[in-house]
Amino acid sequence: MPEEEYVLPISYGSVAYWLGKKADEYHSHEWTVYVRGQNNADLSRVIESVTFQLHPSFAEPKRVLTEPPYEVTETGWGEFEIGIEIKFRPEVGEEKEKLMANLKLFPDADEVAKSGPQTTKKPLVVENREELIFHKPRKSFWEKVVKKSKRVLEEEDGEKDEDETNNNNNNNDGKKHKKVTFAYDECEAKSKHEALWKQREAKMKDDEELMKLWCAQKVTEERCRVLKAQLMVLEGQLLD
Ligand code: SLL
Repeated sequence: MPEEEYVLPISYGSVAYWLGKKADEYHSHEWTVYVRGQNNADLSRVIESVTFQLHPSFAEPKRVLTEPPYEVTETGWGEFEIGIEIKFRPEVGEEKEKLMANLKLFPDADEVAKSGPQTTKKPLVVENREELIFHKPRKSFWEKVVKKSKRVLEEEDGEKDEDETNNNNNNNDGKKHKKVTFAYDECEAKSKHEALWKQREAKMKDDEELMKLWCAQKVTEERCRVLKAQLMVLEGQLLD
């Protein structure tokens, strides 16, 4: 009987916007740090709380979230590392996971060279992906969480080549390991900043469309000008 591992794919990171005209010396950017399930999967059956440890210059820097969306939105002026501690529900069989998110507010020179300077509409995103693997979930966890999720991927590690097998699951018991990934229900609590982001993205798309139309118009005008000039030359030749 293979032992099963439970795999939970998550994303975490930060999204920052420059505040433009609304910026002041200590509040140049608005940012959000977040932990969420990939494809917006609901993590609340697995996670008890997420603690974000902000820089001590923020009021009450330890922020504890016990329900989704697991995120903190703030305004500030500087970049720093945000400690993230994910505490799991007791039935998960693992206590916690510690992560670190790099809050980035200012684009690097090469990013500016590639996509232009920072604007109030372009978010600066740093996203990390991680697979949380639970080796020994309790029976109640399988009842409460696993049975209610859809299986999407199963890998029989025991059937891989020797090297990989050794790297992945050599825990000396000679047992085959089954890695199981699940599809979760969508999280109902949508990220607050995401709604804002979508609006901004839609606005950017509109701007892009306008820009394309404007360029197409310019190209047509230019072609008209060339054709007119050619016509004048031809007319001149006819008169000669
Ligand atoms: C730096 N090591 O010097 C970093 C520290 C701290 C940022 C950045 C506070 C905002 C507020 C804030 O943005 N702190 O006071 O509300 O760049």
